[in-house]
Amino acid sequence: MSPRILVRRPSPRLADGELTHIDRQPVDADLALTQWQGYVGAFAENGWDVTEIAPADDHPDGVFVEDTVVMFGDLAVLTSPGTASRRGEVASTAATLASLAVGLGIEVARIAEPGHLDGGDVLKVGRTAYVGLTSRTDEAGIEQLRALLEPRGWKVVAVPVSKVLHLKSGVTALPDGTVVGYQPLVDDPTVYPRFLPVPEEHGTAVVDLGENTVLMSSDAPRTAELYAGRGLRVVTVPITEFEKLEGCVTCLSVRMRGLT
Ligand code: CIR
Repeated sequence: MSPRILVRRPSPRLADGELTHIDRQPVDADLALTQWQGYVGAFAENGWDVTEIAPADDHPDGVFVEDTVVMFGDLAVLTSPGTASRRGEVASTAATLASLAVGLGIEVARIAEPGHLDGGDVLKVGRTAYVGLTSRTDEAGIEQLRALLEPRGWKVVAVPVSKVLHLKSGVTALPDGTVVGYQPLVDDPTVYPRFLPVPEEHGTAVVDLGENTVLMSSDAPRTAELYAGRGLRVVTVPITEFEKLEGCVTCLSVRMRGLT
């Protein structure tokens, strides 16, 4: 079966999204929609099926759907977002998952209040889940995730993060499991068995598209060269309007792979 992404089209109110570590800049909602279409198209061109979650126009950050659910193989864990403005996004993600669950053999669990966890704080490398301890994800949320994952053979490693919004704003992983990050924004690179520093902030976020291919922002050309030099095929997309909201290529989708 083809891999699948879940996505949600951007709200016309995208410009009102939350900001924590960067200053607000003007956002062009029309350009954001065009960029989002290009992002989704990159997956479709690389063999991915696309499922759209219902629009949530009252939620400026709703397009960052990765924060509302995390897939661990056939287990979907709905999150408990750490900022109040985003808590209403989870219900529509849950409804989409419910409609897919039986056909795709997905089990659905959830993180519950008072625990908080944003999907952008979960970096999976093999059967290890590194989970950022951030302004959005707390100890209680991580403990709930640990209780779900450890019986299923996962290791959960909490990682304090202070310099960026989410763990995955600072680090992601290449298909071979090498963790990549822009070192000035990584609290402690020694957490990861293999760490590769990259030269540009917007080069840290990669999505494994399969077939030795990674998707990344077009705003990091030197990092793209670095990845190509490691034998990867690199697909780039402009996502400037989402980067202005502390978003990146990972946050804009939930990837479902290996389902039967
Ligand atoms: C927020 O602050 O929640 C949004 N403006 C950005 C969310 C980005 N999501 C992610 O890194 N996973």
